[in-house]
Parts: sequence; C-alpha cells; structure tokens
Amino acid sequence: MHTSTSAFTTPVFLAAYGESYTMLGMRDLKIKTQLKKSYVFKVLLQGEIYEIEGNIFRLKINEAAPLRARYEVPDVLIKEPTTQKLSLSQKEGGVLVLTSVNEDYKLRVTANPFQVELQFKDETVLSMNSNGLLYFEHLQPPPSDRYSLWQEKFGSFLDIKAHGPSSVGMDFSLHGFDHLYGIPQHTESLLLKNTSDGDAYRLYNLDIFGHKIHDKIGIYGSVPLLIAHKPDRTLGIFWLNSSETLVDINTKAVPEHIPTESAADISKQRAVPLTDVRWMSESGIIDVFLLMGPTAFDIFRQFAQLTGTQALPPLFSLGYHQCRWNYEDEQDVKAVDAGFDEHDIPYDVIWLDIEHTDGKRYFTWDKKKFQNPKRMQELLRKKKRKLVVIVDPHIKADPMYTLYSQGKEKGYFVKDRNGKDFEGICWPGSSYYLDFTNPEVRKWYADQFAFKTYKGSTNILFVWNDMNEPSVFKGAELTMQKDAVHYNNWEHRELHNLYGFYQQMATAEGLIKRSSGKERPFVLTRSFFAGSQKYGAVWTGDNTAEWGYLKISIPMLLTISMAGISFCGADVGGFIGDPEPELLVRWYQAGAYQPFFRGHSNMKSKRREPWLFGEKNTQIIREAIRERYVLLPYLYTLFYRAHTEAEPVMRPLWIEFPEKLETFGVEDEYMLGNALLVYPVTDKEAKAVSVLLPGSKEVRVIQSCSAFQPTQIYYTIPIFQRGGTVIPLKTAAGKSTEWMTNISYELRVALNTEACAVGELYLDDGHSFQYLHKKQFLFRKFTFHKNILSSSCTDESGQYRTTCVVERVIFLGLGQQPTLVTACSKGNEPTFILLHLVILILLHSYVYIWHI
Ligand code: NBV
Repeated sequence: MHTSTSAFTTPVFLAAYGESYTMLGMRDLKIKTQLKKSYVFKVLLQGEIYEIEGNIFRLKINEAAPLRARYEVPDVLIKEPTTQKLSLSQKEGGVLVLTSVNEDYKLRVTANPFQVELQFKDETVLSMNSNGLLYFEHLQPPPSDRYSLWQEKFGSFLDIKAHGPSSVGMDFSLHGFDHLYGIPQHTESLLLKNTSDGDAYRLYNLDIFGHKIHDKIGIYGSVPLLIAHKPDRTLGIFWLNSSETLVDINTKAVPEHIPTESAADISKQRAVPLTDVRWMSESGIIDVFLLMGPTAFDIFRQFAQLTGTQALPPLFSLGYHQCRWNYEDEQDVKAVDAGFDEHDIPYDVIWLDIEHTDGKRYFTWDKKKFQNPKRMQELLRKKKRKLVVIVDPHIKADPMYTLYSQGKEKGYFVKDRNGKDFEGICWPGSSYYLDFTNPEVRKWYADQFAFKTYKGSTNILFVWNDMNEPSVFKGAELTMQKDAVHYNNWEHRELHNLYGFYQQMATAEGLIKRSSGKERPFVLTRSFFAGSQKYGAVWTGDNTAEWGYLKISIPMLLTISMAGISFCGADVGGFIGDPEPELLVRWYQAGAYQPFFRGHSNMKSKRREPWLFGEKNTQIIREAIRERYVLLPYLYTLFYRAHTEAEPVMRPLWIEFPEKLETFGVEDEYMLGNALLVYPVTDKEAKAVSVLLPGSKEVRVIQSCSAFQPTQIYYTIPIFQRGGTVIPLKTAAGKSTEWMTNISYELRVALNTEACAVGELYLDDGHSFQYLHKKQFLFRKFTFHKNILSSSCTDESGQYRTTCVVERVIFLGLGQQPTLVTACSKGNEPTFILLHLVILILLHSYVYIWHI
C-alpha cells in the first residue's frame, strides 16, 4: 500500500451547504515518481460535516470533482443517517464555529490550515488534522510512462492500479485519553499499544495459518471502530473504509491547558495524556463518524444505530457445538452423536467440514461417505439436534458443477484486470470467486439454499462460511489480487475487507428465504466487517492448542464484542495441534462462558471428543458444558439485550466500572452481562488465581488442592455474581437446548449491601421471528426489595405462553434463613407461574457473591 503525506493547505472558502457544512479547499500535492520528476497539482476537496441524531458527528471528505467516482462503502450503514441542523454560531477570520442542536458541542473549523476541533462545553475532546496529516491522493489521468506509482510489486505479483494511487488519511488527537480499544481483529492485548515503533495496526482481512500471537497484522476480519476511554467519557471513531487500512497510535503527556487568567500559576500545571491516532487507507474517501458517547453503552448504541445490532440467535446456537475437520461419514456422525448421550454430555450441533462435499463442490455431498444426508439429519432431528455444514466462497472450475456453469454463464465471478473471470487456487484446485458485492449474485446465491435446490438439505441444516477473506492459495498474501474487478467496475482494493461480510449476508438471506421468512438463520463466518453482527456469528479462526492462545482469546473476543459483534467465540481446544488434557479442560471451562461455544480441531490433530481424556477429565468437561446449559436463560436474555439495546454480551470490566482506573487494562477476567464476573484460568497447573473485584479489595481465590482430588487441581474456574443482581438459570441441563424447553427455572438472587437485587429474563420460542412480527415473547423483571421478590413485565407488548415455572430461588447474601416465606400473585399474570417454590440460601460452591 502506498501513501503520500502532504499537508492540506489554503482552503478557499467555507460555505453552508444544506444541513451540512461544506469546506472547499485547495491542496498542493507533490508526487514523486520513480523518475524523480515532481508534479504539483491543485485539487479541490470537498468536506462535509454533519451532526447525526444521537450525539454523532460525521465528516466526509472527497474530491470536489474526481476524475471518476471514488468508492463510498455501501450496504454497511443500515440507513442513511438522520442529520440534524448544526447552527452557525461564528464565522470570521477563516474560522467557522458550528453548534450542535443541544448546544453542548461546538465544532471549530479552521480554514488554514484545515482543522476541526470538537469541544464539549468549551473543552476540547477531539481535534482533527491538528498534526497536519490529512492527505488525499486525487485521481489523475494515467501517466505516459508506466513506472510510476500506478503499479506495485508484491514478490512475484504485480498490482496494476487501474485508476492510479488514491490513498487517504487523517490524524485525530484525543484529549485526555490514554486508554484505547477496538479495531479488531489482531492477536493483541485489549488495550491498544503505541505504534511509535512503526508497527501500525493493520486492517486487512487475511487467512494466516498458524498466525502468531501479539501481532498487529490483520487476520480474517476488520471493524474500523476505535474506542477511547477516560473516567468521565468514552468516545468512538468509526472510519468507514473497506480498503487496506493502517492505524497508528501515539500517546504522550502534554501540559494541561489552563485558561489564561489562571495561567500565572504555571507550577501547578499537570501533565495530561493526549493520544494521536492516524488512520490511513489505500483508497476510497474519508468518511468518519465521531461517536461522542458519553458512556461506553452510548457508543455501542451509536455504532448500532449506524451498522445494526446483533441478530438474535436461534437458541440452539447458544448450546455447545462439536466440530472437527472432518467427521468422516454418516457412521462417524452417528457415533459421535451417540457418544454425547453415552457420556451424558449435552450438545446441540454437529459440524461437517469441507470433506463432506463431493470434491469440495459446496452444496453437494460425498456420495460414498454421506449416502443419505437426509436420513442422517432425520436421526439428528429425532435427537433434537442440528447440523452445520461448511460452504466456502470459491467455486470449483468444473463445467459439470451447476454453481460453476451457472456462475460462469451469468457472469457472476469476480474478474481479473483483463476482464476474464479471476482464477485462483483453493481447496478444489482451480476455482472462481463469486462476486457477492453484486446484489443479483447474492440473490442467486441465497436461492441455492432452497431445499429443492440444495439436495439433501433439511431445515436442521445451518451454515458455516470459511475462507472468505477471501483465501486464495498462491495469491499475494494468500488473498485476491487487489486489481481484480468487481460489480460496477470497482477494483478489489476498494472493498477487500467487505468480501466476507457480503457472503455471510447472502447466506443468512438464503436461510431466511428457504423458510419463507419464518426461521432465524445461523451462519458462522470467519471474515467480517462492521455490521457483520446482523448476519450471525464469527469465530477467531485457526488458533493453536497452546496456553498463550487460550489466554489471548479473551482480549480478542472482548475486542470483537466491543465492535458490535457479540456472537463470537474461539475454537475450544485450539485448532492446530493437540492440547494436553489440562489445556483442553481449561479451554472448555473458558468457552462455556463465552458467547459462541464450539470445540474444533484440525485434520492432523488427534480426535478430541470430550470423553477421550479419561473419566476425570470427561467429568470436568461434562460439568463445564452443563454449566453452560444451565446458564442459557441468562445468556439468551443477554443476547436479547444485544439485539435490542446493542449491549455486548461479553464485556471488559471497565465498561461496567468506567470510573475505576484499575479495571481499564484488565483482560484476563471479564463480565458476562452486568451480573457475572468470569475468570477463566489460562495458566498451566494454576493452583491459585488473583481476581480483581472492582469496588472491593482484590480477592484471592484459592483452589486448594485439598478441596479436590490431588490430581484435580483444575476442577473449576472462579465465577462471581455481582451483589444487586438476579440471574435466571435452568434447574438442570438437558441433552440439548430443545430437550430443555420444559425444565423449570431457577433465580439466583445476589443481594447488594442494601439487601436489594434486580434482574431480567427474556424468553420466546427460540427459533422463529414471531417475537418480532407477532410480539410473542416474555420479558420479565425480577426485583428483590424490602424482603419481597417480585416479578413484573419489562415489555408489556410481549405475550408468550409457557408452562415452564420458576421452581427455585437461591439467595446469596441474605445472611440468615427466613422464618416465613409466602408466595402471592398480583393481578392476573397467567403467563408466568410460580408453582412450588424452593428457597435456598447458600453460598454456591463455584459462584461467589461479590459485594460492591
Ligand atoms: O475447512 C478446513 C479448515 C477449517 O476447519 C478451519 O476452521 C478454518 O479456519 N479451514 C480453515 C481451511 C483449512 C485451514 C488449514
């Protein structure tokens, strides 16, 4: 990626433009060719600033009259944002002051040099281009020689830029902030690091097999959302650009700004942090959203307002998934399925990897190994379980394969720079890549999932999209050439990071369509972009069966969650290699408390079903998976909140304790919802862990060997319930989620120091869209106050009949056994019945109350 860095100079005028304000400017851009000639161009840029409903500002910069249209990311924003009228409060000496509708924010736009300062109540929160790093490589006519920056070499690959270099970039200074998060996906720590060593965070979706940990190179997916936090404010920068992007971060201490009257007392001046963030993209325009919070939850809502919320997953997909590359044949599937029952371990879904197909032709079956896929699915259906199969985006070059012949005939493949179908090598050998950026291709692809078209599929079959960065063997960096050409003549470089997003979109649409719009889809994708949350789940790709990868999975998942994608997980056990039993067990214990919970292993890894590691380990894994199933009502409720309120299911501690500095860098423990604090054990032979409980003193949870069998030092992981919360659970686990419909509920009430608690339970049929279209759901609120536990309706519009009762209430922290317990029902609330109620007051063996 080539970037040039010349400063923006001499704006000619600033003019009001509808509801936005337009800044027109001239710029000197020096481009040095390899022949060392230099050209000077004067190019008019147009900047637009909008205020968007809900404390968001948007700055768009484009060439006023580009030689051809520049790429503006489509389909990621769920709708054109509603703008509000900024008022012009000052205009003099090349400075414009624009005031937000609520008058809290002011934007000081300086003409020369072009800078924008965003102030909240006269205090600068953020400034743009204060380091003069705004640049915009304007489109030019092709040079007469072909040496220039119009082509680049990557090893043996030549990238010819059909429209020349076109990079864009800008710097942002974040005043008072030195804690930054976001911009997945990297195998890095939760807190973003300074990149002054020149090692910028890269957002470029790549399939890197055996990727290292603690690396800023981009893998698989990207969300260009950066979050900055300080005790009294959180803000977000959403850089809407889908080309290769680099982010540089540099935190420094600067003297505190003291108003001139008090400036006399310089000695009292403190140093305050200032973080410079520089975004650079290979192409497109500058389209940046400033999410002004002020709280982290506001940022999540603002981002969701732009890109959508997490799709509500079908309940089964929150159960445990058993995957392997590969489950060999129908017999193998049957045996593994039976193994779960034999060992009394719940699970919901068995997965088939690429070997299930006829020669890696997706949507087909290997006729020898899977002679009767419908029969196999009927067996699973009887067991109340599901099947997920892999569907990759590359299409085998085989004239007898319908997807290929139709794709070719209809012109649905991505083209190379010469206008031929782009040919790459992938699992099937010579392959072509569907151009999912074309709405017609997406519609056609979605139709491939129709039951009559996808032979052997039934409604218990769901989908896994892999290799969709896209992965191209023998391609530059193992992906598609940047000069490949898509729908509407856009080069691949413009939209690279969107490819997987579009495949998942088309797949999810296909699954909805095959059910005539009735059933929720489940689609797992490896590659993702901002907004992928609307289409399903993501996982972190090919991790390795080593302790370090288990440890890093926590900050990686927290980062993805903060970027709007709540439904995320990492391969339990580690995909590559063979975990030692202790690591596998620890991974199950961690995975049980993460949003997407799937065990998976590579072809070369030894078999890893949970019962293959001796009775003791089987027992611990069984317990971990059962804990997950018991927890499902709470988890499903959290997903409903992610779906409706954009609250991340898994969240870093600081989000719940935004003022507590000691939480800002914590990445070895996290909150599941607002009620549970989870500390996965990620060290070999750990006998004790040190848990930070915000608000109370650090607590050492000793898992003393004497409490367990000497060999079972890893019996459990510490989970704490926050005082003041109520969580809904099931009283027991079943063979799968569908077996659990009638299992009664338990409420676990952890009192705070005022002896109060609140919590929620959401439930619906778990699979259809009736919750949306017919309001068939129940959303209850539980409150414990003055010794009365009451259940009330959180959303009156919902109605759902269930025969399932709350059977047990467990109080944590009540202090003493009550002398009398009475149950009464108020009004007619027949939808939620308390039948026989068992009140238990105990300190559960693995859930500790945590008073704040
Ligand atoms: O389809 C095979 C694998 C799959 O099991 C894995 O989960 C993906 O991340 N796939 C990658 C391709 C092969 C990787 C070596």
